[in-house]
Amino acid sequence: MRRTRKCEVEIKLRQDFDNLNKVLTKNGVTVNKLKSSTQQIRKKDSQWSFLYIGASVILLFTALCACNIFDNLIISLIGIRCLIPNNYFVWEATRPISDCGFCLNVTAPIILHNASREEFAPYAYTSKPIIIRKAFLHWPAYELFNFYFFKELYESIDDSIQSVDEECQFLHFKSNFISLKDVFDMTKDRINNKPGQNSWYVGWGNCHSQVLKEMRKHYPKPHFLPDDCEIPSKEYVFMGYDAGATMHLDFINRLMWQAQLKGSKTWNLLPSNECEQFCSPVTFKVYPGDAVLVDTRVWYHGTTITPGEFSLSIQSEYG
Ligand SMILES: O=C(O)CCC(=O)C(=O)O
Ligand SMILES: [Fe+2]
Repeated sequence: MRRTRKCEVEIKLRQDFDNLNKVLTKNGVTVNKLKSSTQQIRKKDSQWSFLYIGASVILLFTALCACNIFDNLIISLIGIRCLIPNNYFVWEATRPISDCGFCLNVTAPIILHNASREEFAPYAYTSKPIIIRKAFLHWPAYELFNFYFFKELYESIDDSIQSVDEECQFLHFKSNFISLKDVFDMTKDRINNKPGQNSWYVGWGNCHSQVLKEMRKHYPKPHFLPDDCEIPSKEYVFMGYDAGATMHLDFINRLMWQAQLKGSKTWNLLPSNECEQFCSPVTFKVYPGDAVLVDTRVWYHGTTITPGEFSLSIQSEYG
């Protein structure tokens, strides 16, 4: 009986690995190491095969978790959530090598001033960083959005905080939070970054339809984006103080736009290693009301918030 159960588990595990490998190959992720590790699973019972299985599960799981698009797949195949949704190490190991065209001769962002759709059109699909100054001053969200807007919104909609953890993404960067709930449960002094408090900076994706609907009541699709561009039904919020976002690449499908609504923030962009000898780092500062457009799939990016200021921004994709 025990033997039969063991065989069933083995068969199930092999099927899961086959499925996972198919998905990896289909999505162009070449992970030769994972492949050779996976082959080891097919070896007969031995202490080593358990080690290989363990290592492979961790590697595969980590690699798949690294891409948000696999989050739901992991849940449906293995029945558990990604513990490490943002494993930048694996992202780095599996990213395609760049031809450096995106950063050649770029030393500063292109700066536009509250550009119209027509003025923005020539730049709409470039990988060069762009700032559109004062693009969002007219948004009601510019006045309305703050820490308490989001706390009250999430606390008033059942399961919405949980949905960030389960279906979307929570980025704690250097802060000691595990979930968005920890952010909304902070003391008033910490929310306000009072002296002596641990400063914090977080970002999270909203995939909860009701939350998104409420948020979107306060801002339209950015007016400068091409009329026919696709927008996902997901928006990110980044907020907090001081350290900002740690340097990373995004594994997203499209270009991104960001609305800087509160505080000022410095963006630090770095070309990937293979482009270091041809391209330069780029640094720029954005202010409340500015739009930022960076191809965060090819530019490593990190942010720093101006000391003493609270930063809040909304970010999404277009393509
Ligand atoms: O706004 C930030 O601090 C980071 C934003 C970011 O990582 C992004 O837009 O991809
Ligand atoms: Fe990013």
